[in-house]
Amino acid sequence: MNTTAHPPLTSVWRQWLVDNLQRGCTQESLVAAMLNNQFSSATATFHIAQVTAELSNKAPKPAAVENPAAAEKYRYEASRIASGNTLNVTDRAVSVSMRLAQPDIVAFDDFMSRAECERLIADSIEKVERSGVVDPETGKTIIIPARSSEGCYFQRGENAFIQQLDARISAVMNWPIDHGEGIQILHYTNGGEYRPHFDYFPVEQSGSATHLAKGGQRVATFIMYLNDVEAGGETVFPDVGLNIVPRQGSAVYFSYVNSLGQIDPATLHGGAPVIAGEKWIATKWMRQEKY
Ligand code: PD2
Ligand code: ZN
Repeated sequence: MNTTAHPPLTSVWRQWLVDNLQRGCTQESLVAAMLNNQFSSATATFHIAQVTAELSNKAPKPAAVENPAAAEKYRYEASRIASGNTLNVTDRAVSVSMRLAQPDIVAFDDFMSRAECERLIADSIEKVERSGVVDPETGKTIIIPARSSEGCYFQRGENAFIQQLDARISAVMNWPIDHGEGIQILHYTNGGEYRPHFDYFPVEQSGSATHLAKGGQRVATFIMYLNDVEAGGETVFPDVGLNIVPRQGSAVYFSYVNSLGQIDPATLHGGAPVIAGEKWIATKWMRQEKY
């Protein structure tokens, strides 16, 4: 392909492509959004192919940077999740439905009530319409009038409802509330998927530095399922052959950084394609330090 035939991509659009490809958006949806923003079909397809190739060459692998233990095999420690089949946390009794030791994965039932799930979806529908992307040059959030954005964030403690959820999540994860990022909402429609990835920031990638500077590395993820999915949409852990089926109110936890600062590459995970229906999830990522 002749690269000179296409106008170069601005850094904002490049970052937008990186974010959306990593979220598993389809090529068709990205082209459609770019067509709405004065790209020609050929130019959009060209840039999507370029960025896709770049991303596949950068398979994230944990690296030893200023930490000799990082180069060693990951040492599993006791899960941060309390023992017991029912965890009485803040305002709710949460049931444990599955525990895996290596990698550290714990699944829960009844983490949220039906009403709470519905409220979070209802509150998100409005925000999703207003969601934007971070301008990598200015760091500001900018709105791109494309329909491809399917996610939004709730700032920590944004309102009393979010504050209550943040507190419950922090209690179950056994990690301080002020180490948590704001809850992220993702909405998948039919065919939507989130290709396998790691949630930690690959230390060898230059783009991770900005993320690591505030709060340090991510240490654990908590995914809450806000609706039942008719078919597909499981959270998959391909290296251990584990699939978590989304059920309204249930949740899954997994951790990938231990007290030595090592990172567990066995936590590769993804969102399988939604085959029928739609899928709404809320995700909380915890950091090593205050965030
Ligand atoms: O939607 C999911 O199941 C999923 C899969 C992988 C969510 C995330 N990662 C995430 O929010 O990090
Ligand atoms: Zn993830």
